[in-house]
Amino acid sequence: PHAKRATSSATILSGADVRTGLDSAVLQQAVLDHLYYSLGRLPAVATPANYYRALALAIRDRLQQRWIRTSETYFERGRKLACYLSAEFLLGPHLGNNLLNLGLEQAAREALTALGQDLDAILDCEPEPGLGNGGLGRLAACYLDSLATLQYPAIGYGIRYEFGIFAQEIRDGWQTERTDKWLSGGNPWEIAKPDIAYEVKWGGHTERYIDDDGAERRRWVPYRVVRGIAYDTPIQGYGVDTCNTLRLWSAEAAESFDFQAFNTGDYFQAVDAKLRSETITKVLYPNDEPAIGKRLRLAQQYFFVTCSLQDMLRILDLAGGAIEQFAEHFAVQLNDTHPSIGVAELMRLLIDERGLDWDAAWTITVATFGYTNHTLLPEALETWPLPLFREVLPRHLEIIYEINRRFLDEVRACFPDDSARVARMSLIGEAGEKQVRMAHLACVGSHAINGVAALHSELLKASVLSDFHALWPERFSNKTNGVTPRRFLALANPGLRALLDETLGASWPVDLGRLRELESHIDDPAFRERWRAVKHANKQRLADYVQAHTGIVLDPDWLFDIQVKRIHEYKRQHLNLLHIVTLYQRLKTYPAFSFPPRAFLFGGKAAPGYFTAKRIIKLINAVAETINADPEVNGRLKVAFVPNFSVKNAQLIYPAADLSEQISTAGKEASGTGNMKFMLNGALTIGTLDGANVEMRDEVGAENFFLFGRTADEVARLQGEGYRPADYLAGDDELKAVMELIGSGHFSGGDSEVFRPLVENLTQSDPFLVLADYAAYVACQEGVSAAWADQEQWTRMSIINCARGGKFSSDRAIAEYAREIWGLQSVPIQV
Ligand code: GL2
Repeated sequence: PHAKRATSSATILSGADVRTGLDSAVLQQAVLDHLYYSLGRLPAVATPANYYRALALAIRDRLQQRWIRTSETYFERGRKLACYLSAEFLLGPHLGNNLLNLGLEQAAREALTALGQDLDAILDCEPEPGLGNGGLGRLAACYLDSLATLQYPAIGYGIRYEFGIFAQEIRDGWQTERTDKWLSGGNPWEIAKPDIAYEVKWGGHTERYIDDDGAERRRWVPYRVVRGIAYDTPIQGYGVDTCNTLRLWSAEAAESFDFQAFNTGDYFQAVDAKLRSETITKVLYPNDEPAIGKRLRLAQQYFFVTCSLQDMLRILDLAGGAIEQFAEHFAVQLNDTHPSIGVAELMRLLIDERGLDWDAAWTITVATFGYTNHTLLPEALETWPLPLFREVLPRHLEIIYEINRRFLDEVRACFPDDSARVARMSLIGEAGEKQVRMAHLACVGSHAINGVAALHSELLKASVLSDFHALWPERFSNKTNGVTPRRFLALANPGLRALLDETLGASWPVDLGRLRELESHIDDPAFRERWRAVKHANKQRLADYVQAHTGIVLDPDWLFDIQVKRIHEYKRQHLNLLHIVTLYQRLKTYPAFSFPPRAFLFGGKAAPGYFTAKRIIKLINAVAETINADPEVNGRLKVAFVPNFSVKNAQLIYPAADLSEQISTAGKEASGTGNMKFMLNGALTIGTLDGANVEMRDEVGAENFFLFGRTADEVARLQGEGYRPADYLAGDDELKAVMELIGSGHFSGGDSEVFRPLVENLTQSDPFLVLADYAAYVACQEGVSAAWADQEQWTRMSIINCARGGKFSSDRAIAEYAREIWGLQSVPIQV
């Protein structure tokens, strides 16, 4: 490398330039230095993965000054810090995003080209940190991006899972899961801070004691203690010097050996205790919505929450702040109920460890926390069996009982003689086995409670949290979700980005309302032509990817109709399938039946234990195989399942869509965020009045949105009356034939067993009203085909969808949280 340096640049680099310089010659040298010093490789033997790591390290060096300056400034200024507590952060690859946010893409490309490497191939080497399941985890990542970009003092706290969301492979049409060893090649972005570590207690019992002042107190005598170690990842804002921190906790044994066991000669048991401690942060639970009451999951939640709260106390102490001022220093947001044990834990820390009295501690706790609810599905509301909870967190159970005692007194005072209400609202559920209700704990312990889309927030107030709304209406608000336009527009769609830069100037990524100005160009045929060319190139890019990963060949001239998201009955991928089989059947029956050719793409993971979701994947692949192989239909219909949907391939998928499928049963999808990513990339939506679809349609206008299906009210009414799917089957011959075809084994090589459970589910119970919405959906899809036939008009609608998507920037959402919940001020950073 040193010989190269002499020949590569006439510039003599100072020591500082090597680590901070931003031009391509300096970057090139920095990559060579890291290859040599950090990886021990010469360019002649370096693989693309080696180059990835060297470039990542060079870029992290360039973040370092901003990162340290940011922490230092927050510390000096002593302003309020937003702490986003989330069990999931679905980050996606860092390198491309950091290059974008630092404005270094061009320089990096040139540096690598000079080294004989291709930046895109290098970017592709990054394994993605899949530390989340889906929308909830990705939302947390988008919010970190916006917090940094808007220069808000903020920190994300979560769990450093050794294995993230499993990698999905499709074998014989079935999903199989492979562990995600994202750390196996090392993680160049994180910095371990072993000196930032906290004790996490576990199990045991509590006891009464008399403190030095003669007061009676309680303390926790744990059975076990583990340690949580901080791993920090930089979160660089776009176009600013702010570089915030994501702090993820990793579990370690408190002592590397159980010395007693060791001394008695039981070496195995001694090491085993260490292994057991470390399992806490081994793996992400791969369940999206339904909560699963597993001990290890409670362990994970408590583990990261106590480390985070102890970290805040340490920061407060370092800054010399008074404990009474805790809530002025920290606004803590609970991303769903997963971190809601924090309410009891902060009480414990304040009372047991800092000596505050109950009332002072409670005032601080409620002023500190805000709670975001992300789902209405009853099975997803977390509860813990009381015996399990007591065994793991005995002191917290005592605290929760006391919170509950005082809380229920307040309920009785407001609603005298209403014991049913008291039972409904209690933190302890008494039906069947006793349960600790985490959503109730979150509501009682937070000054602000919000849903994630207007409809969802209203339904929360009317249904699952109606009693809390009756008691504390002032605590409730809506914060409609948003997505970062940096990753999901600028980075994912370079073609559109170039067109937007040229048309609007460069500020749109931080001022997304400016997309509106696109509307003044919709009547310009040349502009529309360029718009279509961008979409076409994106479709070709996706077609190449699909072919490489599935062998299926797609034509970018066809309509790309895409549904990517977790596989779940309420999201109704099977409704989409029924439409596809309907088209197939029409083509087979009437060969002259004509419609514009369509490629249907699906992607998404099913929870490994979710029987019906896994069978839906199998059915998608079975239908795809039959259709794609049949020359009578495959000139107008193709179906592909893109394996292993992830942030990485999502960035190829959203920009290539013509039509976005957002077809959940109304009232079930809290918000959705994929819907927004498609919209910003110029896809039209076919959707129900669910989640944020409602607000998207308000923005684009009814004429630019394909609406179908029952409303949330109608769904509730139909289910209340006793919904009978058989009625819909009996009244619709085409639907009946479709169901029979699937049940007959036509798509499964004559095997009439494999899809029987799906067919029976739909025809006998149909919990998500697939059959009830089928006819409206098929009719609406006919409207889509008709609209597609007029390409000029379609392009206008596509432009309008992008132009009116500005509301769905996560910058707007974060500004609302900062102002209305956190009381947060931005702090500009100067390096
Ligand atoms: C979810 C909701 O299902 C989804 O509609 C919402 O957009 C996201 C983010 O608010 O949260 N809730 C949930 O538990 N998961 C989600 O994706 N997993």
